Amino acid sequence: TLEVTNEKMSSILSPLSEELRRHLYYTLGHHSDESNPHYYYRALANAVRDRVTEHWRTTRERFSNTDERCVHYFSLEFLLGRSLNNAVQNLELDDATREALHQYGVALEEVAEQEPDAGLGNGGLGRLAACFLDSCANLRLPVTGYGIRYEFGMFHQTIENGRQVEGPDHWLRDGNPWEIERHEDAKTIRLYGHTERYLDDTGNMSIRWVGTNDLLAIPYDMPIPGFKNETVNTLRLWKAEATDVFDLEEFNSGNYPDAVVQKNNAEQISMVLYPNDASENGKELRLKQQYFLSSASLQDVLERWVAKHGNDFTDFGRKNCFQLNDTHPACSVPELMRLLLDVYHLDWDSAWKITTQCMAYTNHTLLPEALERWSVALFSRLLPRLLEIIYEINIRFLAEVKEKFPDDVAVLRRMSLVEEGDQPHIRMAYLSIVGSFSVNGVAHLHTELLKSGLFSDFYKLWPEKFNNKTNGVTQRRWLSHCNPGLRDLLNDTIGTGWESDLSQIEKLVPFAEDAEFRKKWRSVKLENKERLAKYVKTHTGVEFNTDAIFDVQVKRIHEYKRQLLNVLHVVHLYDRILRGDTKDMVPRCVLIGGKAAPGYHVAKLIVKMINNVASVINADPKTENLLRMVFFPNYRVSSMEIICPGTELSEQISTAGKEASGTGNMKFMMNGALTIGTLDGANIEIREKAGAENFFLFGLDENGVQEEKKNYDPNSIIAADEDIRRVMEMVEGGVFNHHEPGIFDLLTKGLRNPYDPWLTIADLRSYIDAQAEAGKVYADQEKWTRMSILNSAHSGWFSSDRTIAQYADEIWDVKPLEDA
Ligand code: DL6
Repeated sequence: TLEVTNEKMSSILSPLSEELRRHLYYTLGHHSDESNPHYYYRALANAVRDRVTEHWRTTRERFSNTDERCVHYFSLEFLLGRSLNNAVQNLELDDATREALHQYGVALEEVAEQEPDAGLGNGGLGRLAACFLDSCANLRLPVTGYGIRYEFGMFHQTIENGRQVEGPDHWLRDGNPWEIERHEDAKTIRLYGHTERYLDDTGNMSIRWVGTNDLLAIPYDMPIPGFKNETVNTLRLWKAEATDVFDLEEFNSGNYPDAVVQKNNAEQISMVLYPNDASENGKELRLKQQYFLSSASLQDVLERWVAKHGNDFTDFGRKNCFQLNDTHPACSVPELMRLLLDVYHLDWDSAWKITTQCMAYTNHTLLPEALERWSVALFSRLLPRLLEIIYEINIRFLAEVKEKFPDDVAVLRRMSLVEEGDQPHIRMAYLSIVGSFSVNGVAHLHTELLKSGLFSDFYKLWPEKFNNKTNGVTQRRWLSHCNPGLRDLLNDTIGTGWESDLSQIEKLVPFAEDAEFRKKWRSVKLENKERLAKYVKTHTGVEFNTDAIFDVQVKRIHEYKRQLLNVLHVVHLYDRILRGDTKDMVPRCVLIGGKAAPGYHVAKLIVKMINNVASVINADPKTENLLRMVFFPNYRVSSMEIICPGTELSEQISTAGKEASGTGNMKFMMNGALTIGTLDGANIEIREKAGAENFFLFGLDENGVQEEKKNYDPNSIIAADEDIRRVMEMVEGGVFNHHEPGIFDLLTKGLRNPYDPWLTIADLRSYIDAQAEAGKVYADQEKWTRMSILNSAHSGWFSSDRTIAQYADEIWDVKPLEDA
């Protein structure tokens, strides 16, 4: 038997220092003691991965032996970042690792820096999926992640002449020690072709999908280690490959390029992550990716089921749950139907009952431009059998609607899965709702807006399906790992339990009144600010003074997130400096970072404006010691690990009603930053938990936004407010684009447009005032520190462990898996 006990394991694996030496020598062929950090990283990653293997195997066995329900988390994005430090921390290998590296005179930090980020996601949605996997492993829940192994992750951003330039992110170039290829579990994926009716063996009329172009999905498994709990869950990522590498006929006739066309076409599917975070793009390749993930993952789960239960699917829906991370994997609804109908020959009613028993859908945005719709023409060419199934689902669904709302004719058109028009489209969000037993939003306000707005018809039909799961983040990466100074202070003060149960951080509350503790808190923050200042200097050349307030906005660049509002405030501060109005002004270092979707022209122009404003301000001697601003390039998970602990003021300034939740806001709060923010997304809950007095609130709320829009007149606001008028005059007068006249006209016209959906000018006055208030409080360091401690102390609710416990209880109905 392959049974390897822990005891035997420790006899197979030598101490980590020897394993490191062995991997350097045998795995990497490095025979001298003089190596570079890159090789140390690879050898160490292999050695640590070996240590994961045993618990990984036992966890897999627990999964396959259990009769309990299992969850499959389907997501087109998993923004994992780096794995080495996470594994070292969760496996308690910190001392052993440092000791092992000591023999070569290198530090763990330097070695860990060598690991490329696994940037398989755009932003919030993908990072949330990564935090969720961490929490599922921490809670020992039977949850497997399913995604795509993109060859190229999120693009690399550089700044040239203030503008964003995109470069490829070839994160797999040097191999990936954290994955194991499992060719034996490959699946066949079908595309194109047509359907035909035929008489099956039992004499029944059936449908089959024929004439398809097939390709293979090859799984690569990545371990997701739980925190000190002998659990290692799995993230299964699919790579696309051709079924036959060469077309032999073409090859033999000497036509080599054509012979490899099929291979290239197939491999394209998992080649690159689409870099749009908030808009669908209607590209055929994207739909292929979505179907590829859905089909491969569903086949995987079904085949395991059949291996254990034969063709008896009676319990399948009760024993499996598929959580769809947004509509990206929504093809899973018709694909599960197809597999059950055409491959396993269930009747429609049984197949539909199973499907709606095990699908659950999370919505992550209210932005209309992000709601996916696929043209019927494309669907019918690429996935003809799925389209037939969607039509059938729609017919049956509309019959149900008609029964419920017999007198409402318009409702049928509104709710139909097919949007009529010259070019009919499939509404993927509606398909997800109809096919799921649960529909959730990601923060209280967001869910309420889904119910009252976007999905109100569906809420009337099926109120019981709708629920809220406010997002969370893992404190193990976003506090314990990224902020070792604060981790140690917390451990010394309230014990270590908070690492696996963040509600314990509440114990910190009384220490806000302890002057000695506040001093220690400040000294940790100062160290983190020094580390951040060094990082900023290295990557931008700009000097951050650590006496200044560190004011940070890092997230995707988008109009609704209002980086422009931030810029206008900075311009206002600059104007005050130029006017000599600096009494009571606290020195401020402003950092903005984030990527703009390559095709999003306005967002890219905002990047340019941030850079131009920063250049002018930083070059003006009058700003010395008072104001600095940088655009931090190539913002990603590993940079947030340095930025977040050093931040004092967290900018969460979206137009109310637009940010579904936000998760950066939670990371900052945990690390003791104070938030300046609107009543949007999870900010509302952050403010409730932290206490209104520990939050800098400004701007219109969601109702106020709706009201303001009725008579919005930004030009009058500008004319009536001296500060704002001056700010606009500077921006429009070319102070920041002397040599490039007119380049920001699009932005300034947008600000002045009465139909500006982001209402930036409407909120500017109250933003300036709230910023002034933040500056005033910062001048009183004892007060600021108290507020900072209370923010951390009340951040327990924003652990993804809490979020996942709610998914497990209220949606999935799963419990931690006990040892076999
Ligand atoms: O739920 C995770 C994350 C939220 O925190 C953000 O507020 C939300 O914008 C983001 N949504 C997406 C999906 N598309 N869009 N837009 O990334 O999800």
